[in-house]
Formats: sequence, structure tokens, C-alpha cells
Amino acid sequence: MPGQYPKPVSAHIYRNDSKGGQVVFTDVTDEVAPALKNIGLVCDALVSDYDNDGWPDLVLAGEWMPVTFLKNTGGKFENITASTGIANHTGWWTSLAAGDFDNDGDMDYIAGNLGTKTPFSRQASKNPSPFTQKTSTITTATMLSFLFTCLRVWIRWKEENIPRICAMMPSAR
Ligand SMILES: [Ca+2]
Ligand SMILES: [Ca+2]
Repeated sequence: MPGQYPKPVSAHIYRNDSKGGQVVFTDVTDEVAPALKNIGLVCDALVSDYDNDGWPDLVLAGEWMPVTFLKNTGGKFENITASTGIANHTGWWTSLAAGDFDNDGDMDYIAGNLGTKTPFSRQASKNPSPFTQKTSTITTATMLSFLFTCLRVWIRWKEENIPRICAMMPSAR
């Protein structure tokens, strides 16, 4: 939603109704996945049968939200994230990959987050930040304040470290 980051927005499911060379997609979100309304800031989606019931489910990764699971209940999707045990693991999730990594017959997932190699961290004991709040409680003013703080930290980091890094690698100039 332009100008209102990080307010949650909707994701959509489009059914392929193409016939006879005429390409037609129909938005069926209200019908099959109303849980996608204002779901968050989705960055990646994966179709994966996490519970091995033969129905492909939907796994979502996004900013300011937990990795979200929508169970396919026979053609309709229900948000069951609250029962997964990771509903409180909100983050800046950006990517998903699936595989049976422990070879036990069920699907496992790797989810990419912002990580710890940035100037930012999730530390509730420090000054309050959007990282410690639920998405629904973040105001635009709070978010802008946070982003300006991040920008100042980033600029300071560059000023302090870029000359040192360039000195270490003179051929990289
Ligand atoms: Ca399934
Ligand atoms: Ca497995």
C-alpha cells in the first residue's frame, strides 16, 4: 500500500479459467482463501503439502509476520498458523524452500529472514522498536521514526567502515 508501509495488505489467488486460447484468470480469493485479506507483506509463497494429506497447502513468508501456513481443506485455505508453534516468530521473512531434509517422510522448510548480519536486531530489552511490536499496533509515525534511525545507523556504519575496508582491499577501488 503506497505511503503506508508496513500496513498489511492482501494476497490473492487467481483461478485459471483460460479456454480456447483465451487467457482468463479469475480472482477467487474471497471464495477459497478469505484469510489472505490483509494477511501482511508477503514476500514469498510456496505450494507444499505440509501435512501429507494429498491436498497442496500454502506457506507464506513476509515482513512483520510469522511464516504462515494455510491448510487446504478440500479446495479452500484456512490459516492454521496459530497451531504451528511458530506463530510468535515474527520477522522479515523473505524466502522459503521445502524438502524432506531429515528423510522422515514429511516436508520440512527453510525460511530466510533478515538475519543477524545487519545493524538491526530484535532485542526487547533495548529501546522499543517495531521489532518488538505486533504489526497491527505499528503506526506510520513509529515506522518512519524507526526507518530514519536505521538510515542514520547505516550511514554511520558506512562512514566508519568503508574507508577501513577499502584500505584492506586496495584493488577493489
Ligand atoms: Ca495438505
Ligand atoms: Ca522431514
